[in-house]
Amino acid sequence: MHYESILHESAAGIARLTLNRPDRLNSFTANMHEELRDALGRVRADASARVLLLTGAGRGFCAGQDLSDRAVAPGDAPVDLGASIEANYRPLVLALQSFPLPVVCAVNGVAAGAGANIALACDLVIAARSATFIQAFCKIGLIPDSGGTYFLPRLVGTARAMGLALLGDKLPAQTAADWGLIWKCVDDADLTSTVEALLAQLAQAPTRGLVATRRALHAGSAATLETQLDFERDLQRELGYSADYREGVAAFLDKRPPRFTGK
Ligand code: T3D
Repeated sequence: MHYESILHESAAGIARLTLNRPDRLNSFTANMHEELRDALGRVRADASARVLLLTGAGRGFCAGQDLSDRAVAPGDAPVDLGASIEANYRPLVLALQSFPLPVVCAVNGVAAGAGANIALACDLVIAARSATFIQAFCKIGLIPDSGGTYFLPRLVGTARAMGLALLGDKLPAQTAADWGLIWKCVDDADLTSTVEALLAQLAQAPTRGLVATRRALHAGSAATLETQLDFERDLQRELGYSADYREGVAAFLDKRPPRFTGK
């Protein structure tokens, strides 16, 4: 498939997807969603991929839905937003949250509307200091979608979630990091080197263990302690049979760096 709205590169165990409509701040169109679905499927099927990066081209990360696709001419029927969410945004959030590789999001600039919440669906979010997060939905009469009403209160608490969602103010990346909305904020000049170092680390990591860790952390937010302890036991049992666990223990005992294969 030839991509018009995204870029897909893969090398050295690192798969990179770049939202690539910079003149529209990489806002989502149906075509971009289709291309993302295709590319995520390719990364999933690529046995050499060990980590996924999602980022944006140009000065923005993503400004959410392309609103020029939402203008309604007098007399025309409005777009069914529920159908759009069902077909595009819901599957994208679920795909990222259950992706078989760790997912890093490099927020290179403004992340607004669904663009902000798609970033929050990734495992590790690193933002440039000049980036902002905007729950822009309230400015156009919508609710935070793409998991916004799920992620926000869990990450920053109800009071801050409410303020962000009802006011739609620009949240600077540093405050997002201070509040625990994202993993890290770095100077703009350091974004690339910080993200590259992280990707290199994750591309050598025990992939199955990391993905199971994400599953356990997500499950924990809705579980009782007993259920969670059971889940941890089951995941640990599975991982205890993995090649990477065997290698990790052997490397520790041999006093050498491990050579993980992601298996
Ligand atoms: O519809 C469904 O399927 C349901 C799902 C909805 C999910 C959603 O995401 S709804 C929320 C949609 N997004 C927004 O409401 C954000 C709209 N954008 C903005 O508020 C601002 O652009 C930003 C705060 C993000 C950035 O502001 P600024 O001043 O840095 O840039 P700008 O000048 O506004 O934007 C630059 C260009 O990108 C500009 O085009 P121009 O004037 O140079 O030709 C602007 O129109 C365009 N642009 C930015 N965001 C969008 C967009 N064009 C279409 N759709 C956008 N969302």
